[in-house]
Amino acid sequence: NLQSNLASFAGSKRGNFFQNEPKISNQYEEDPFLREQLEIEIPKEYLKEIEPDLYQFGHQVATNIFQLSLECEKNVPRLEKFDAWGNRIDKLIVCEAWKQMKNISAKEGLIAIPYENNFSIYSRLYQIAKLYLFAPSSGLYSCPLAMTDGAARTIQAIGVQEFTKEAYERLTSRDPNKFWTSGQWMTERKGGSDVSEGTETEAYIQTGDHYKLYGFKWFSSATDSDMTVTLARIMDQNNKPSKDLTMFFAKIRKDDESLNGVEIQRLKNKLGTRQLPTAELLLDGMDAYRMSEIGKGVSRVSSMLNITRIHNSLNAIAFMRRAINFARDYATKRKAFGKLIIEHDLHCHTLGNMEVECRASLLTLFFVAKLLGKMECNQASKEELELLRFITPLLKIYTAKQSIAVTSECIEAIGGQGYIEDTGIPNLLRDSQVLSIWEGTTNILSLDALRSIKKSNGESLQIFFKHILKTCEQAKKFDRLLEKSVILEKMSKKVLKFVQINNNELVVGAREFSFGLYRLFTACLIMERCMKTNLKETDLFLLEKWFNQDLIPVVTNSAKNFYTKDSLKINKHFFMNGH
Ligand code: UCC
Ligand code: FAD
Repeated sequence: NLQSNLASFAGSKRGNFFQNEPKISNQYEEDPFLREQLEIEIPKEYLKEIEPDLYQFGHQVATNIFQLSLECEKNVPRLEKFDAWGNRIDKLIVCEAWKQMKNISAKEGLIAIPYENNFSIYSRLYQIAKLYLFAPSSGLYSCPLAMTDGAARTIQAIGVQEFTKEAYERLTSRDPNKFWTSGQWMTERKGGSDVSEGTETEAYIQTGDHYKLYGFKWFSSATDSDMTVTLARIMDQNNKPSKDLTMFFAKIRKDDESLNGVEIQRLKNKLGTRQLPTAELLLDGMDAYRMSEIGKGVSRVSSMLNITRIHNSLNAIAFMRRAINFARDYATKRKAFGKLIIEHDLHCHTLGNMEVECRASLLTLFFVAKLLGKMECNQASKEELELLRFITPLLKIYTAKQSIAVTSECIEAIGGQGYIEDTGIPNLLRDSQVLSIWEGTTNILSLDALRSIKKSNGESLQIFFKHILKTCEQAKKFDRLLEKSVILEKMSKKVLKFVQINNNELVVGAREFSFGLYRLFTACLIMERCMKTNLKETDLFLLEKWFNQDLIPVVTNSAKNFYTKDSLKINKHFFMNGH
């Protein structure tokens, strides 16, 4: 009838307004800040070769690879434990898109690049920039890649052994038919932070470096990997476990494709990282080979974790980048109160604050990537090695936390739609949440930073501030950087004094202290960028925004009053509340 023809809502008509969705385009082209920073960091002759690859990949991660990542999120891994006849089969089923991610990773050289070393010390930076484009479109394939890189680097650092030769070649291969990924199995039921205490896995010697492992690994992220690096206690002749841990290499499957003495107990039901086949594993006579010196497992694993922690950080910053890109595009499409939401100053201000976090941390990531590249080419000075060791945990803890905050804020910036699963946006928040837990929690890595100061007799902190103070000295020559460099210089001196006086209380303040150190160092790197871009307005604005926060409150305000013995006693009483 006439009325239903005229009405906007009737039968198959659903109204006339449909919101244009936020879209992403070439992720390299869309990111001038990234491109400019690479121009600053990488010599022209190298960048000329690297850039076309980043352009083509930037396009892929916004198109075909992005679509694959959505498939990975939808088609989560499954475990079939038994066949129809009751035989234990532990068949892990992952989707086609996940398998394609493996092929893409090989072809694109996502692990191979730094090992091919075609661009000298810049090979690492190139790889990290490429992984940065890939991470939020990877369906979290970036996780097995991180561990693969960690394993390859560890094999290389220890020296390729007879039993790791094939693994090294495969982990670093560009050939999808050859390429292997690796897991890392450290965490057991008793504890993941205190690995030394928590590891119960036993290693029984067979012959030479060949052992059989018996134990239970509580978390294994990428159970479809080809090999793993793990820890165990070597049993002596009286069947007593060793005090210290040793690192082992093992293939996950035997030549006939059956599992190598491993039972997949179950897959974990997780808040996020649903694309990953995270499992609990019973090791029941797994054939393994001793990789590290006897009893040196924790130390060797820690060097490996320093690589995966850098990957953690690049994922964190890349998740922020992607979420902001969605929020930015949406702001130019969505209207409220008669205008586009980008025209609402408050909304724009909110987006700007997130952009600050992402840009600033990219500078610190690249700084670390450069040091890593130097180290791997044996071109890093002793001071640079110390700096790399010290800044890595700071970078990891800060970026992980910011990733959670920023992706959460971006979801809100997209309104109710940001919360809707099939937009492909909520998983950025869910997946960010794990970044502060695995690879060492915030507390553990804050303590790790302190330990590295102690182990170096304070030298790492001296080197850290030497770098900052040197930059301040250079920056003072620029009128528009003078004020900030004086502030930073003063703060640095105050921190050094604070550490001498408050040595004992630092453990409680470790978190705030580590975040503070990160902010100071990043402030220095923003200043360096300003100088390199001839004081570009947007970089000066970034600097202004970065300084518009209490950089290191643990030193500059009264927070330290809460670290005294009396205060801690009250805090426990306050928190436990009679429980
Ligand atoms: O979570 C995991 C995988 C997740 C998936 C991967 C994703 C990658 C990113 C992808 C993003 C999408 S694997 C599990 C991760 N687990 C942890 O991170 C463990 C956290 N706990 C720690 O880091 C602790 O600080 C421990 C276990 C290292 C502390 O143990 P101890 O027993 O107290 O160890 P010590 O005594 O402090 O250190 C033992 C040795 C020393 O060397 P030596 O023996 O030569 O004196 C230390 O100097 O280890 C050395 N060491 C280090 N070396 C300790 N920490 C470090 C370090 N950070 N760098 C270099
Ligand atoms: P705990 O060690 O029990 O810590 C609990 C809390 O106590 C934390 O907040 C911690 O910060 C705090 N705490 C502990 N000690 C101290 C201290 N001295 N001072 C102050 N605070 C302290 N592990 C692997 O080995 N391989 C994997 O592939 C892997 N994949 C994972 C995948 C997912 C999705 C998740 C969630 C975890 C994975 N893990 C993996 C495990 C992860 O590394 C551990 O969960 C993590 O290291 C923390 O260990 P835990 O869970 O035993 O916590």
